[in-house]
Amino acid sequence: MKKPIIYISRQIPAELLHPYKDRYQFRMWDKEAVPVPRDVLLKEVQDADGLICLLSEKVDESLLKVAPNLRVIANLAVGYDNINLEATKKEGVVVTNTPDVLTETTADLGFALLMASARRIIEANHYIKTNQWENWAPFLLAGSDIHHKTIGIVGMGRIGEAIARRATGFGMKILYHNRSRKVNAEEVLGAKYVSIDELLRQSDFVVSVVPLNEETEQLFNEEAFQKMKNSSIFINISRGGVVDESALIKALKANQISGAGLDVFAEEPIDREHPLMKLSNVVCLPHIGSASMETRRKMIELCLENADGVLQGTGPITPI
Ligand code: 8YV
Repeated sequence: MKKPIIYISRQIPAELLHPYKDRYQFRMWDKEAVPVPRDVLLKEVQDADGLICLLSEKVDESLLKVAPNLRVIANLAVGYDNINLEATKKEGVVVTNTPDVLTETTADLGFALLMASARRIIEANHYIKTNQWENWAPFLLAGSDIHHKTIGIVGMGRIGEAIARRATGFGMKILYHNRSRKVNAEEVLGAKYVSIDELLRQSDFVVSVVPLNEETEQLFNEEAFQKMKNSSIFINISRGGVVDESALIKALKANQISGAGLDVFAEEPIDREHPLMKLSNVVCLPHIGSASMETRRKMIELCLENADGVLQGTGPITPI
């Protein structure tokens, strides 16, 4: 009998495929750092039963139309704003994501970004390595404190809660805004539920962990940045689409806010000439929230288990 075909839109370690190799025919895009071109993807899915893909692969009606055998799409991410869920539902294609396995790693990165931004770690590293360290001055590369400050978490999901847990270790006051109240965050972590306006006004660090959808698109706009303290730092580890980047640049240039730490951008990869790249009070990372060796392996394993569950009829582990 012909083995079902699973197309993987990036190169992944062969040993992770090993347990499944007798059951499936795997085909893979063979370049690690270059996304699969759309025309290649559309050709590859034509006879595929399963697809393992990334955020850069748009799954829409045009893809589903050319892939009549497709039964499962395993997204290598917890977010799934690259997938048209109405269309997949209509076609009866199961979609899965990778929650939980990346929660702690992404929260680590969020906190690292917050600390790097507040304590000017990237600037300081550049300063010393470019031989500028000739003296000591009281306010040389002085940043702002983190401990006992107020953190405002927008989006108190799993990752939001993991960030709040880290914040308790720093003695921070924790505010949050979310679609629904989170009992655990309030009772165990001492987080206080506030309106988005109050969060923006009171927080020293505003951390975006919201998924991108119609409600959150450009949530952080000119008005939002105007409400924030001049000393505040904006951290985004969710999606670039939740920010009006022109408004952010304007706010940073006008000292409306004091800095930003960004792991995500409206367009990825961001252009090197983008104005955000030129601002010394902005720390930019290439969307590495979940990028630890351990977690990325777990994410790939979960994608494979999900695809296998659907194709074997035992059911997916983490369907959307
Ligand atoms: C992804 C992410 O790993 O999980 C998400 O939603 O943004 C990252 O963890 C990365 O974007 C690759 O798809």
